[in-house]
Amino acid sequence: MRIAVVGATGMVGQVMLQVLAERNFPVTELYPVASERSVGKKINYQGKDYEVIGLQAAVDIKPDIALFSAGGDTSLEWAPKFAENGTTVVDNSSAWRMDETKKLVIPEINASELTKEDKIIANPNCSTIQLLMALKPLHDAFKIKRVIVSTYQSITGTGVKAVEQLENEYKGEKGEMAYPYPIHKNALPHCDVFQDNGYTKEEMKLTKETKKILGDDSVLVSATAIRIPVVGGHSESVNVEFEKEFDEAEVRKILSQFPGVTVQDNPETNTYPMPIYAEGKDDVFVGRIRRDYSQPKTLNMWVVADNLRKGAATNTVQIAEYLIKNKLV
Ligand code: A2P
Ligand code: 11C
Repeated sequence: MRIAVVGATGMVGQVMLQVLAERNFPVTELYPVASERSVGKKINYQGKDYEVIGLQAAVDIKPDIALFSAGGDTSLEWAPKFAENGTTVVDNSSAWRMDETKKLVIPEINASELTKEDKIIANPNCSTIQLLMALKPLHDAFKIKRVIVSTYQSITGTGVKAVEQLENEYKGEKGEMAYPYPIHKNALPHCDVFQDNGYTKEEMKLTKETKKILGDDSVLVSATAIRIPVVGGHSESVNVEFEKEFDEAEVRKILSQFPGVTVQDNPETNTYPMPIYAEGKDDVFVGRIRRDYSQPKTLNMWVVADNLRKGAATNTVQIAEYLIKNKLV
């Protein structure tokens, strides 16, 4: 497969290259793509240097698949140009997710919706992916009525500038600010921009993308997204109200049997998921599984994943793998 990675110099793009290599993705030609300022730079992939090219050059090459993670504006403008030239785009930005003509895919959940006609495929938001990996098998078993989710999100979700802000603050040095306030020793109830309804865009992504991926508008989601000074992954406190009664042991069994989910849950040994252990891993980790005694048919759990891996790069690469395996490219 001739693969373009658009945004290859960026935080997610770099992890995409790592994941492609680790999974022995069938790359015959690799085209790292970035902005004009990076054209000519060298990117190392499996011990070989590749020169970064610009977007138009990449369109003209007509790769089989283009993995995009270069921001929403780049995707809006360039994904259709690749698609028109016959390349299948898997896009990690928010540009196409809620477009009714585009599929929003987590392979373990809804890859079977994909067809050869899908030339631009959207990768969900990182906090949505890990939430849905835990919710989907439970929705199938007990049908979800309502979810209340509070996120504790890694600064890597904001990009390199945020990681530099934390490093500068930690060292007591001044520098460019990615956030309106210090992030070191702080928690910001503010991920992405505020909307007219008082929620942030990140919070509304959790609500809207969940309905689309589950294909069920009746599932209610209320989200609060918090940025914390952590780098390894996003954590989520999730409260789920079901229509049917459940058994806690059954919940654990269902979650541990779902591909891509690992249950880490034993209060006796202080076993629970944490971002320092999720970092660099592809699975979604679930723990603190317990009944909510404040109302019937309701469960609490804690869901952690590396936002750059399953939340972004790994999910994108898995979609590409599915396309190849099912001869959709
Ligand atoms: P560049 O390194 O040349 O700026 P991050 O999210 O970590 O900031 O990375 C964003 C990625 O998207 C980088 O690879 C960046 O390339 C790329 N990018 C940003 N703007 C454009 C653009 N207008 N055209 C192509 N690539 C872009
Ligand atoms: C964050 N979820 O951690 C974001 C990062 O819509 O793809 C990814 C933004 C997106 O802030």
